[in-house]
Amino acid sequence: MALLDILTFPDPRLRTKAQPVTVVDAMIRTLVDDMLETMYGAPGIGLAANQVNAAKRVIVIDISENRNEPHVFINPRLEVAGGRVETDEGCLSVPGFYEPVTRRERVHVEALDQHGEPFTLEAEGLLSVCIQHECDHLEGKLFVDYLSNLKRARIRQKLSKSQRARA
Ligand code: QAP
Ligand code: CO
Repeated sequence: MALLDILTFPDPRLRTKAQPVTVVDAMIRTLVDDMLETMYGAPGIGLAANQVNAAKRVIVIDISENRNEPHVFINPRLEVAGGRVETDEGCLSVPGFYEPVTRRERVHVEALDQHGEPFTLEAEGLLSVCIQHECDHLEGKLFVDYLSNLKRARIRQKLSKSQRARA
């Protein structure tokens, strides 16, 4: 297992659309293991492969208190339903910023697990919001895209500055 580097907004690689996984092989399982380790180590509740510079349609999520209920989604297909809910969202690629985002209440997901087995999941609450957030990453979309241009520009400026300071 390995800890992967997480790309930070406004890195243009976060805008890359992720490609479908054709075969769930040992390389994909290693990516999943490394993404889980990276998410737990961060610590975070969700991570998409784009964020670790792997443009594959792979997501890991764990919203459990004890950090022992990993969800793995490969090639997820998302259907949203229900009303709207507002949640303060953050992102490992936008460190230090949390802002309210409005999404749909419920999702129905079809995906493959780390063994290549298809499964479906119905979710609501934080898990539903997190699945929608991570599926956005696969399209190159970030939660800051839902904020005002002014808020997004301020976040971009602050994170660019701190990246230059670290470089
Ligand atoms: C997506 O985000 C999410 O700013 C997952 O300094 C978050 O795991 C969906 C994190 C909230 C719905 C609600 C963020 C860690 C982790 C930070 C994360 C930070 C350290 C974010
Ligand atoms: Co994110």
